[in-house]
Amino acid sequence: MSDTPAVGVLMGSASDFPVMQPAVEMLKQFGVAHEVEVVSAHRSPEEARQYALEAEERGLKVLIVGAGGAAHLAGVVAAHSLLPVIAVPVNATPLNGMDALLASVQMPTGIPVACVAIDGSANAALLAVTVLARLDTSIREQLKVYRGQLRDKTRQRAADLKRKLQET
Ligand code: RP5
Repeated sequence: MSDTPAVGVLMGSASDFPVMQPAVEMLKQFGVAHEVEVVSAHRSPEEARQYALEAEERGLKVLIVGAGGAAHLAGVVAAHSLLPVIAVPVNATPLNGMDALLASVQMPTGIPVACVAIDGSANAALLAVTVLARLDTSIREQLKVYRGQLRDKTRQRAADLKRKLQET
């Protein structure tokens, strides 16, 4: 694993970390160098802007951005960077993440962010890994192995279920 972070995992508050942790774990599983930062579109807007402006120059390739409520962080970061941005809407309010989901997906034409499911940070990491697989054949191979494991597990579970049904 190169020391230069390839993926930035951002979140609007330290309170988002439990939701973003699966992304961090997935990146570790793939041996992808990454960094974790907390910056807020609303509470620390200068830091958010600065992070986005410098991210590409620092060698980052993809940004994963989690935020809850009026989740503007992914959009703000996308507005200040040419890197692909993957939003993770965080379930952080009585609206159960629907607020963050809509804020994340309803970007104006011209400044897109990709968006995974509410609290779906593991998939955000996998999407980031998929982007990196275009640039790195060893990551591509790992992704193939990962998909193969998913397939095998699914087949195994199907076989287990059929066996169980035959027994009853
Ligand atoms: C959002 O507000 C953050 O991303 C977080 O999901 C939510 C609540 O933040 P805290 O009040 O817990 O810091 O900006």
